[in-house]
Amino acid sequence: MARSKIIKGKDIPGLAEYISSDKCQNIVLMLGAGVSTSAGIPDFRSPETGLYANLARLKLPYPEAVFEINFFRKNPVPFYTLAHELYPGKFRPTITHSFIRLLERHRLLHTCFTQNIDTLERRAGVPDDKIIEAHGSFASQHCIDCRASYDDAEMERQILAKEIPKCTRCKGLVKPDIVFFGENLPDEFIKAIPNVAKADLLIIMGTSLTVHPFAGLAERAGASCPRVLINLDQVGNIGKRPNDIVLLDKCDEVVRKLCRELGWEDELMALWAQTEAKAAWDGEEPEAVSGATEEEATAEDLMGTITDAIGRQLNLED
Ligand code: CNA
Repeated sequence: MARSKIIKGKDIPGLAEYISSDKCQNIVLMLGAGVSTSAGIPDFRSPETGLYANLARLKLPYPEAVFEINFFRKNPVPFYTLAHELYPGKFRPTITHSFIRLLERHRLLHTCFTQNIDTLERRAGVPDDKIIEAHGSFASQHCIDCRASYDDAEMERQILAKEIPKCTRCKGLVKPDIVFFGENLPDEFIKAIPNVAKADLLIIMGTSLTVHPFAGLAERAGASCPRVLINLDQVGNIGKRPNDIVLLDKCDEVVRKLCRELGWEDELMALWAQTEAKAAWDGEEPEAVSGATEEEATAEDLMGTITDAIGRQLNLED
């Protein structure tokens, strides 16, 4: 079946023209860890800076074990060590998170599907009802045995104090409601899957598109719906359809150029300025977010802290 090309140029100006047109009313986003790396949060799979590459040097059975429910039952310490370092509040949203807020202000955002658990979309001011946290978040927590919920403030206090929270009812382990390997995805995600078919534009950013069923959302876009991949590397099968656009660069760079084309750059930067991190973290200043070198250094420092801390806790390093 022949499909019309509704995007004129497969580049940023072509995309800006389409976004400005009447044809584009509903934008659906699919986000991954790459939208938060410039905030200083490591992704999973980047070869040197990613969490897995760094956890590989610890003698965990395999790096993913940190996020596996059966391993967590036996040993919750590696996960809680990581949670202490990555706990929301320390990091400032990125320019890309502010771009999502901007789409919402222009009444273009239909649904923001995210795999991230860092809650930076919310902190950038994107309304809760537009966000689907497909892999859950640190916003709530339950006992893994009796499923009783656990107090938010107490959870935060214990994670920051490097304690392991235990259920007040049955003494079982408490875990934030982030989806581990071996667990079901939240009902909200399942219910929102049909939203992808309503998109006039699907933008996929900062994800390796390797985690299913999330990655499969990209195939649910209508046949003529333009799909845009903004990522450091080519992933999935984006680029195979006539209206696909692939923009291989850092998300923050691409969205800034796109906003310049749209005449939105000042608005974008004003929104981002509002995200200046307020929360203190153990009395430390929030992470710096300017300049690429500084960002990379921050992510590397954090990786060192995480792997050293988990190594010490496990007492397994050489
Ligand atoms: P991933 O598999 O680590 O892939 C990240 C992708 O982003 C890679 O293709 C990178 O090339 C790309 N990337 C990295 N930095 C940038 C950048 N600045 N601009 C553009 N692209 C970039 O991560 P996925 O999200 O695909 O994997 C899904 C996992 C990761 C989910 O279960 C998440 O919960 C989990 N995760 C979340 C966070 C977070 O909440 N910030 C951090 C680390 C992992």
